[in-house]
Amino acid sequence: MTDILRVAVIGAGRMGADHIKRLSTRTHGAEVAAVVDVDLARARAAIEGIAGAVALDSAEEALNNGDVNAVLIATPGFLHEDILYLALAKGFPILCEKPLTPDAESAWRVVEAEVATGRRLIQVGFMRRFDAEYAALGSMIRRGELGDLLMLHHQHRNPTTPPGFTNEMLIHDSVVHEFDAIRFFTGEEITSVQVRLGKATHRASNGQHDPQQVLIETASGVLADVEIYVNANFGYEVSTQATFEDGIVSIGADAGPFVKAAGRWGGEVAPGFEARFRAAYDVEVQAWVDAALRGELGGPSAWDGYATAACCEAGVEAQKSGLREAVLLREKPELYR
Ligand code: ISE
Repeated sequence: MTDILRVAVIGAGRMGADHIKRLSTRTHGAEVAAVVDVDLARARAAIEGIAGAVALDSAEEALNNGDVNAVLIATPGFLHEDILYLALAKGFPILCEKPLTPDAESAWRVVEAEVATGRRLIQVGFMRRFDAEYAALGSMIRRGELGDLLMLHHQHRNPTTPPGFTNEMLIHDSVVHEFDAIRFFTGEEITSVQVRLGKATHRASNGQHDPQQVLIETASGVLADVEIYVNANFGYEVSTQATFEDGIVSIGADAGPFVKAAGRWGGEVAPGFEARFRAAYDVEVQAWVDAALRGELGGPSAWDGYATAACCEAGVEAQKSGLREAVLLREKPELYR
């Protein structure tokens, strides 16, 4: 196709800025050609020191810039759909941050639009699949060395939430990662979601009920639970314990260095997802670039984006009803089999 990806990064906020730094300093075979943000000053600040990059406030203009041949979408989820159509029409390889879109209907429209192009152009930003421990647990499950996987216990804790982070976003911005991880681990679709709201922290804002317990079931009956706690204050933690017939596997436990000093012992807690998943993001973006340069995209697909959007919809419904809500999916198109 080409020997270098010239990427337009749409959205220069927290995740966009992180990816811009990554693409311009650590990723091989790619460079930042354009940065788009509604806040042009923020786009300009993001391209400082990046030779040849332009700052714009229109995604359409960026994608029509002859210098661009790929797009990384890092705007809030509700803005993804229109940008995805523009990029699909251009035939550009796309890395779209999660969630693909905020609801199942719009995600399905994106699936249909990609299917109409006849090839995979979208990789969805579920970076946990590229984390070394996630990948290792995934292979242990597939190899079956500890017998069948029976249950998954997930903890997802954030120190705090940005302004405007609503109660629904606990599901479609945060637990969406566990929906994808559970599908990745089990290789199965999720069939139901239930949400339990217990005692809440006084730190929650924006109408959030925090923490929440999300109970999930897969097609073969694997049960998973998620503690989502987004105002946990102490730092960032994402971990999983997997229960097998013949053993228990834990990932995401705090790693060293372990220090004893001043009468205490312990290590450090990651302050946020950029630090916790830095290596995973690096591998994710490099995998996207390498695959795009070969002309064959892989990784989490638009189907995964759609299936997780359907889980999120059931999750938001379950927040309100307290009931076990079914996840109903359309038939998986051939392109994703
Ligand atoms: C954020 O958007 C992420 O993707 C993080 O991985 C997640 O931990 C956080 O809850 C989300 O808000």
